[in-house]
Amino acid sequence: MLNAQQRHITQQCAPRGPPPSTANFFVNERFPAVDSPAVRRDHLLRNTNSLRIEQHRRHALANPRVVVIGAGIVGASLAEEITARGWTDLTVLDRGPLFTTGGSTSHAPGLVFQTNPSKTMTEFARYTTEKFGALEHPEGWVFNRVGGLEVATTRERWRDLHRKAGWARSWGIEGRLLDPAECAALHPLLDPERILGGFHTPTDGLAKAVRAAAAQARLATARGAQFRGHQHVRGIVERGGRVAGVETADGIVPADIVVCAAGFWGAELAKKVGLVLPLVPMAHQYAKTGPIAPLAGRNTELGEASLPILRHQDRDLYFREHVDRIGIGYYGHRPMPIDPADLPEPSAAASMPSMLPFTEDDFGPAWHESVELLPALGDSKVEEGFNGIFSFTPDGFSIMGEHRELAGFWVAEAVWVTHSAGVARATAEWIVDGTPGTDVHECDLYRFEDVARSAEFIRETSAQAFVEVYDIIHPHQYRTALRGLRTSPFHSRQAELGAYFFEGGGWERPAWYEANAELAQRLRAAGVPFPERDEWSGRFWSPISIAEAHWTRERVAMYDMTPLTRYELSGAGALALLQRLTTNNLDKSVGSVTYTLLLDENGGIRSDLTVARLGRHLFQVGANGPLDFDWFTRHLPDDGSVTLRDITGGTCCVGVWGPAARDLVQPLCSDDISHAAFKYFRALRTHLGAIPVTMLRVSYVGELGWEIYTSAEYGGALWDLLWTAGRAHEVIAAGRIAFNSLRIEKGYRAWGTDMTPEHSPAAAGLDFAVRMDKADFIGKDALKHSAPEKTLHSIVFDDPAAVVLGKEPVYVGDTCAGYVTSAGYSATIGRCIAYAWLPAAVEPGAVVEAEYLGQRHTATVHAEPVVDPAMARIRR
Ligand code: FAD
Ligand code: THG
Repeated sequence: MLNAQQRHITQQCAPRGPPPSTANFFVNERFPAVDSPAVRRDHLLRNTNSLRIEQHRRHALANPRVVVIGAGIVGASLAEEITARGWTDLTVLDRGPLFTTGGSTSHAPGLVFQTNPSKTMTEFARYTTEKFGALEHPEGWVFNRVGGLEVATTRERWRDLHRKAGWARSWGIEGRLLDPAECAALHPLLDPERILGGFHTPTDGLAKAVRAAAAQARLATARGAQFRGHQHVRGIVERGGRVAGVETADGIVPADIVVCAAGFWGAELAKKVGLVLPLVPMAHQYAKTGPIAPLAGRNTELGEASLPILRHQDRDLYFREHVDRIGIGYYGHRPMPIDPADLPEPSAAASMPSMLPFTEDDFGPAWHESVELLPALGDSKVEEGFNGIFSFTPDGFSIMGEHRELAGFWVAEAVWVTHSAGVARATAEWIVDGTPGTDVHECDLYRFEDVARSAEFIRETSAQAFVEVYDIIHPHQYRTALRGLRTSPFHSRQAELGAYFFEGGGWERPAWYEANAELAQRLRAAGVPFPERDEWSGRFWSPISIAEAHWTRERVAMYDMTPLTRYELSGAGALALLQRLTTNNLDKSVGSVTYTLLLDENGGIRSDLTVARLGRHLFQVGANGPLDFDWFTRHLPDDGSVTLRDITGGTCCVGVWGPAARDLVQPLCSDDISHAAFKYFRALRTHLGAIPVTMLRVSYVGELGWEIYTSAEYGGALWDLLWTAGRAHEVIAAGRIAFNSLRIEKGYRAWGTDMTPEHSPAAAGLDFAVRMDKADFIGKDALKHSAPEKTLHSIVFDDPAAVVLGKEPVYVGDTCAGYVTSAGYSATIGRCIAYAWLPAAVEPGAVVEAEYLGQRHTATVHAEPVVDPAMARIRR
């Protein structure tokens, strides 16, 4: 029974007569259809009935009550997207007045640069431009497609703009590199003498963020949604592990679904329900000049701007017009983290809670540099400015997803205006349909390792993200702060061998070992080629890695596999769970190892795993990271019949691989490990010397050998045992770069890079791991519909010196037909090999071109795998 207070609120929020008719100033219900894979997937999804049924089972509700916290650009977009999918009982609450609420959206200058190293973020941005472009508002434009221009004043930036032009090509954003004169023709305030060139993207532009929020709110309201200002949500109401509503000063607003879109205040709200949102509110300076003479009469008050939005990233600056003035944004100042608790309530704030007074001293260099680039500013000065607050995250990505321990509590946080519509669409799909139609793994709430959810880590890395926001970031660049947090038991041995350590998932990982420099010299003298690299591709790289890869194929090497995420699944229900979650058949004998996939409900690849059956009810799963743990946890049966444990940290693993691997290991083991006795893709629990180990005959590098696991306390002894025994076989320790190049030669995909939830098994060439004759597994139904247009191919470069690093566009003839995912120099064939998504019809033998920093390199599509298709190296 509801109490009086609740009844009152329920009535307030209850469906409220016929929805108001659509006012005529906003456009048709849905803006023009977009022909993107995500949209097609969406269409597919809607036709898949079983998914709907699953969804309804999830919520046991047809039209649940949704409360969105926050009426900024994200909350308003969410309301539009969710109501468009038929969930119309939706209330948006904001603590401030509508729609200039006092949040970040209220004063965002609204520059939308779409091109991003992330394909997903680029797609989010593209959708925002398309959606906003079709919105209307009585006061004027919502999106002004003035185009975007980024200029280079250093050689390094000019090279980087070539790389950026590559991403734009790869992700389908129109763009062109221009010489200084062309830049100045587009943006006459620019001093062409100051720049080396620019990158122009005509579909970028300015978003009027508050109007965009209001226009989307009106669309949502027309379908039945309610927007209520001056409603400060102070608590989240839970009942039986589900969200039940939110609490405001007026009482409780009941809800089945609550979406936290509270901008930089979101972390505080999430904390109330035990959720860490790794975001830090930071101040960022924005200023406006007085009138600029050359702009006089150029723009109408209504139009505001006609020059492209401009970025000068070498000096952490961006610019836009405000009629006859210039707005300047600056990221060059010290990081200024803010504690939201120190900010006033909207009603008490003189201006807005997310606007702090301008700190002029911090802006000093910005003004000087702005005048250098745009000399016409010199006759004017900064007339107003503020320090505006918005969210930064450790990796620069947004945070999306549902609370694992509180069903129905969702977040859509740390979102720029630029990505807002895309994030809102994916979140709405996720909430209503059960699965987002875009690959959101980079933004997933559960992508963070435990260590990355500490306050210290969040603070340090988010500050770093602020400092680096306009920096040129090398794809292999690694974090320098907070190092040494996770080390394998082999770490001191590796350091002695001169390991050059990268960081990944908090782990210290050897990239190569200086101890192998001598081997490299020896091989070079013997005629093994070591092609030179250009400065860019030579960073975070060493020719020693070529020697390490070569030696793995020639002799034997030890690889530290400790950071490979692994779980133990045990209990009477473990097999059934694995059968339900993965594509391959796992009901095999004890001692079997199986390569298998996790799919989402759309049939997209969520992960690829190896599953070793170590007992009737005991499985060891080799996985890809925290998202797998999240997926397993969400699907654990309620009856306690399955126990899931992350055993990564308590165990360690050495991969011993190469033709001499058996000669090295057999003498240490009293069990027979011959090919006949210990077959490929089998597991054995035994001892090496006195050390208890689990050996899996699996090799991601495609060689004879084993992954050898033991618990952490034996790690040092295991390494020493293998190392000492290996002397006679000239064993080396080898690093991640060699490892990566070998797995690419062998045709093995890396999840998250080569394939993501965007891709079906057939598209990724992994149909062999899918058993359609098996009983139901998640994603199976969707596979029946899939006929991929693009498939993953191996391409081999013709020039031995040609390299790519990832994300470069690939051309078939003059048409950009796809893009590179990952690449490595193959010591075995003496060429760089890359994976690329290309039209399915492209056949082995076809010649393509990949564009690296503006230069095209020819490559030939190769049958897979490039090295050892007959498996002769492994099965012996
Ligand atoms: P907000 O707009 O902050 O909305 C969150 C809402 O939640 C607020 O209205 C708040 O009142 C409400 N709220 C919070 N807590 C509660 C509660 N407990 N109860 C009820 N309501 C609550 N992005 C770009 O893409 N391009 C740019 O050029 C750009 N420039 C920027 C310049 C500056 C100076 C700043 C500060 C930001 C800029 N951004 C830009 C970033 C962008 O403004 C934000 O990322 C974006 O507006 C965030 O939108 P949001 O809806 O998540 O947050
Ligand atoms: N080792 C273990 N688990 C893992 C990985 C690993 N899990 C995550 C990731 N790496 C999974 N990726 C692969 C990719 C390919 C193979 C193993 C793990 C592999 N494939 C054989 C092939 O395609 O020839 C499979 C053959 C078969 O199915 O019989 O070996 O590195 N433990």
